Amino acid sequence: MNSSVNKDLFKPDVYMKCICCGSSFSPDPWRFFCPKCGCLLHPFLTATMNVSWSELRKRRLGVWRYREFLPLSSKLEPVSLGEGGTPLIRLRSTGVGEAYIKFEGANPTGSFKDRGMTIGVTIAKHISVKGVIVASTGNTAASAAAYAARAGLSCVILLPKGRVAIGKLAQAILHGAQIKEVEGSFDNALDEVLNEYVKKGQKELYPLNSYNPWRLEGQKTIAYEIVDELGFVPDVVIVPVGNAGNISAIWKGFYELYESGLANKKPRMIGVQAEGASPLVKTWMKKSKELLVVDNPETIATAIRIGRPVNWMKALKAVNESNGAFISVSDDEILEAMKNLAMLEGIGVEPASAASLAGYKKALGIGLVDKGETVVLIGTGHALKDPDTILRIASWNTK
Ligand code: AN7
Repeated sequence: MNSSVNKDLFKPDVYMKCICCGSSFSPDPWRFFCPKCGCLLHPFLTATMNVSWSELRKRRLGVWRYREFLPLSSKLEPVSLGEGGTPLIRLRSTGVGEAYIKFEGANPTGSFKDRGMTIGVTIAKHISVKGVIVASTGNTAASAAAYAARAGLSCVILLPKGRVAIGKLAQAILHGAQIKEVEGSFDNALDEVLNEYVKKGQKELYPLNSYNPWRLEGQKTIAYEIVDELGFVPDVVIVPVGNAGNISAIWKGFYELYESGLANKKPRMIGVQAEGASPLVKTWMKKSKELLVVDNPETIATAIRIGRPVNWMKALKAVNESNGAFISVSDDEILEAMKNLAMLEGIGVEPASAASLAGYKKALGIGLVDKGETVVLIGTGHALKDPDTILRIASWNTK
């Protein structure tokens, strides 16, 4: 990559830092792993943020309100669909304490992935690629397909065969993505993207899975919006975890607010996985230095049916540094939470998202969270993503 292109793409003071060995590098859209030790990287800005909440609040709520915190040059025109600015809804009936849900289903394609894609696809548009490529359990695919269409780029998607919720598949088709089905789980699809495209050094399709740290920079705005809207930092944030990019990004957001003086504390981060796909829960409980992988992940929450989360190290850091936890919930608990949110609160989320409420209930039960604490649950995706599961709950109601 030509360094003058990178100069136009990123702010002058952006650098990338390895999460393991701490080595620093100049920003490069194609650098995903540390050239010294192979770990993942975080982008950082050296400048101290000189912006106040009142200044920020003059702008439209959404990802680009926080432009000072984003690594892209302020001269770049973003590829945007108005992502972010999602409702923060106070729970009335299902929240045992003071709980809110950040309803990410209200994003343009119905999930939080849009916050990252606006950054990732903006980069792709400015580096002369033909298109973008992702492996996906469904939402990343739907989002990448829409943003690629918006940018006039092609989109190649690798999906676990037969295991993607129909709404997400339909979106990918609608936006004209080229779809390839892979045997096995998401992990096999991601291996194929890494081995057949990324590691071969091809530069035609820009990869936008969450080892791409630029994409995660968009997702960190979930943290900014929560503090922006509440006016304070919640005690606990509960996030459904699959490939573990989102919990890492949200933690980075809170960390940056604290460092810049825009927040006076940081929340505890609780990651929730489905019992049949809980590699991070196992790894964290055993304090293992290696990821304890799950070979055949299984759960009704297909969005988080992932056995080898690529961001596992970043997510462990988020949970450990924040004094948080990883917990698992059963498929029945997930469905119960989904039904409760829908029927008692009027909030329709997909199963993976309901894992956050199921996890909150469990956390209260085991004393991990106190009733008096303010909690924000991340409602990652819209109920319409997975109509088959809705119909299953409907038949359950009539029993
Ligand atoms: C609704 O779309 O991995 O822990 O390929 O769709 O950042 O992976 C989706 C993940 C939670 C987990 N909730 O986020 C994909 C994909 C919903 C999701 C997650 C996903 P990460």
